[in-house]
Amino acid sequence: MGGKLIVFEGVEGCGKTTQIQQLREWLQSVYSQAAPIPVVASHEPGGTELGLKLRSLLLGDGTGKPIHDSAELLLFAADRAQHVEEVLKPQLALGAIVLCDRYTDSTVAYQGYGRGLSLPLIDRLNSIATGGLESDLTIWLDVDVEVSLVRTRGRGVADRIEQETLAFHRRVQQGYTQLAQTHPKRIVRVDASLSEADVQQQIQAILAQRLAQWNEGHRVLPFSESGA
Ligand code: Z5A
Repeated sequence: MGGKLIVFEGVEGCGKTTQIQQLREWLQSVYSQAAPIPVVASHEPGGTELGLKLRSLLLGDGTGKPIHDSAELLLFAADRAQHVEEVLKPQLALGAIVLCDRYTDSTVAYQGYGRGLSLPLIDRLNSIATGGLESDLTIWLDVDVEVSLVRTRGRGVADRIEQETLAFHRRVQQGYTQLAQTHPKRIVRVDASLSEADVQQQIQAILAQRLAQWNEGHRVLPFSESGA
């Protein structure tokens, strides 16, 4: 089947971390019964040693000197370039299923729609940072910002981006809606307003279908077109 990059996107608090953890366990149990395919989880920003340093610059508590929007954009791009080369490409080359918390669509949604930076410029930067590596599937956890922000309240000091206005987070949400319309094959919407278990069920159903398509002709793997 070859390695597969599966990305999780959505507004803050939409449930990516929770769902990735559960999906990883499910995939590991499925694949340990069949063929030993590595299932790894990673995230942006901060999926590498360099990325962790960039993350602390990007997501501080906002008390230092303001970070200019274009500087923020370039820092996210630098984090991605390192992550692609150090983690994503090598894992995919090993045939792993990589579950990645945020990728290129986050930059379009947050820096493009949220900050209002040029979308063509962001596409160009994403293309440089990724070297053309696109996700095989992007799961968009769609939930109203009003609901997701309540979920994340009370986690301690909010970071720079969490401190943005409700209007900012609504623009980000609008960005994801637009992205899903533009890329209907790559981006699959999941109703993330439901319970954790129901959201996980939707995701597993989507994955089972995709894995069956990807595994066509590889009978050793657990998902075939005729079912798991
Ligand atoms: N950013 C950017 O601007 N540009 C970029 O290019 C990139 C990122 C790559 C990264 O923050 C920030 O960087 C992010 C975008 C920006 N900023 N914002 N805002 P992060 O990595 O620290 O965090 P995050 O990606 O925003 O995710 P999060 O806040 O950690 O949330 P989450 O992972 O999506 O959700 P969760 O942790 O799984 O769940 C949150 C809470 O809700 C938790 O208490 C759960 O128990 C609960 N939960 C989860 N699912 C449910 C359901 N279904 N019902 C009820 N409660 C639930």
